[in-house]
Amino acid sequence: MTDADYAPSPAGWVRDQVAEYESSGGQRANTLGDTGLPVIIVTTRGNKSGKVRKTPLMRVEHGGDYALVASMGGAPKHPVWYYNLKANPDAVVVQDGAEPFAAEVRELSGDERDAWWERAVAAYPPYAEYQTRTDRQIPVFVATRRA
Ligand code: F42
Repeated sequence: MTDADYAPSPAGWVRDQVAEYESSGGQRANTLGDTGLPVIIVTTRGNKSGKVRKTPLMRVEHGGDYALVASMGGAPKHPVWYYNLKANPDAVVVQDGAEPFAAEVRELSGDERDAWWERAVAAYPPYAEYQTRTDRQIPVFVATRRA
């Protein structure tokens, strides 16, 4: 994916976090606000526009894989990036620190989702409260490094 197609988020704080994280190689803007909890930057391909989209998400890592939790603060609808990942699961880049890497994702269900959900709540406890705010089951993807 080339950055020529990059369309920054319309949300100022999200746009700024991505810009500062990338320009510092993950040294700055690497937590959610003042929580001190780490974030990663996930690049997706727009399912309608085809444009490159960058989204900060909480860092939920296990054995070199990452959970991507489509919580959006417990809002009633999935975030748009959920649909980008469903449409283009191979066109994903994850940045956790200095080096971005190409990844592929799949949405989890059943026991596998349960195990990653537990890890997600351990990494970022508010996810549990977000789930109580919405009737939708919060989707969880796992992102795996591509060979
Ligand atoms: N959100 C989460 O869901 N989970 C997290 O763990 C999380 C952590 C987090 C940490 C730091 C931080 O700064 C933000 C964090 N967020 C987290 C918020 C997250 O970064 C997103 O802002 C949020 O999930 C909303 O995602 P969204 O994809 O719905 O973003 C909207 C605001 C957006 O960017 N919309 C674009 C726009 O121009 O309106 C469209 C983006 C897009 O992909 N468009 C598609 C396309 O084809 O280009 C299709 C558009 C369509 O109509 O379908």
